Amino acid sequence: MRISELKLHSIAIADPPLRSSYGLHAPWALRTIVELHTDDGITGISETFGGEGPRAALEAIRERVIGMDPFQLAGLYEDMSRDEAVAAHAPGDRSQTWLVPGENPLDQKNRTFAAIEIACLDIIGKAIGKPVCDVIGGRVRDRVSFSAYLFYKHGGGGGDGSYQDQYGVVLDPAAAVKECRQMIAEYGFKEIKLKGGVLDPSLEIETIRQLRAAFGPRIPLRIDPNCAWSIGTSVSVGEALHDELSNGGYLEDPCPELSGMSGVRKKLLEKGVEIAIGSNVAVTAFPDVTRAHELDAVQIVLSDPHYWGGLRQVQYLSHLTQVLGMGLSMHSNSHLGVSLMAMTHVAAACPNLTYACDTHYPWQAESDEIVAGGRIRFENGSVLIPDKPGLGVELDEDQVARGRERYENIPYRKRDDEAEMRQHVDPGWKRVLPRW
Ligand code: GKR
Ligand code: MG
Repeated sequence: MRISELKLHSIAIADPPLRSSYGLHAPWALRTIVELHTDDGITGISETFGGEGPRAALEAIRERVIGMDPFQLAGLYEDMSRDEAVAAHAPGDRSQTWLVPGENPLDQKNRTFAAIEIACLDIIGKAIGKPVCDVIGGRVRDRVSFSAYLFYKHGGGGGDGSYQDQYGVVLDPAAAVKECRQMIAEYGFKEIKLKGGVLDPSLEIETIRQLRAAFGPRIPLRIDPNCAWSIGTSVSVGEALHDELSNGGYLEDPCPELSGMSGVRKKLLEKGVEIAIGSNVAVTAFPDVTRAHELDAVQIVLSDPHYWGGLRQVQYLSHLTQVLGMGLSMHSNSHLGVSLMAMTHVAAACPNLTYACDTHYPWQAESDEIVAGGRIRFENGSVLIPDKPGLGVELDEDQVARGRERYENIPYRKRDDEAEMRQHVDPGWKRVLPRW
């Protein structure tokens, strides 16, 4: 079996005005849908970061991919690793902290490989009649739980304005609790993540306290300000939220750099505050994991098949974190159902992945879904491994064509939350770290 065709679809999907320390989400999120066809008539699919950069990187390996045997993934990874254009990954590189995920050049090889790997695993699953999680070694769970992912946000819809999410303006603690109630009522999530780094830390502390009061101690809570706080502020927030962030919760990327988080951990322990610190900003590749462990800067690593190099690399990460006694969770960015299924399959096959995975899925419009049959269903906050070969989903070609048309008609070619923030909220806004 050989790959005979590589098709790339650049699409745009409506995205609400979500806030984070990066700035503001644009009305459109960009994704790339990958289709690989084989000479014996099988099609494998994947979904990855959108816009010009990720697409160009995929185009650059087109010739290497066409004609390849989809089982021979290690050779592809090896060839891509030799590519001079892929810079050596320096642990704690500053660009990790500053660039929005998906735009980090340090992740390019892994990001590009992952998009091909996932589509190849879909092909292999279809060829042998097995779900992807079983192709990669077998599942340790049949259903994967996801977390409610709360954002402070502005009102108004994403896209051309016709998409209005049901959450409205969320810029204070009470509105965040309401958002959470709505999301949990619809999806049944059993863990909660709050994207912080937006309001004054005292209001974000209050939000977490109100969430605890509303949902009780059985629902683990995590807060992620994407490095917006100084070491001192991170320590104060950790102290203030000691109870709320214990019991299966964590403090995620409170401040910039591994050295900063190591300082936070040390100071919190000195004060008798034992809460885990998670990261998807300072830890994005294997060299970061060992460094983070040595410094005791991070106790929970957020994986993500899209930039860690695909499903198998996330399994290696599961093993490494388990050996080091670290926890494993999963990061997300705006995405549709193909990504959700790739995340679900790999999470099912990672023994150490015991935290509910992040997902932006509730923020995307039903009308933009490109998976045949519509949105993926959640049951009690979980996605079930479908009893179908491969990823278990197919593309709705008309929906992909609509997504392509939207992409062609908009000026966006790259995510830039800072520019959006300046255009729509505050003309003088800059990403300042730490802000508080
Ligand atoms: O969508 O604004 C966002 C998030 O901030 C996302 O880009 C982050 O990558 O969710 C992410 C995180 O956990 O850092
Ligand atoms: Mg994060």
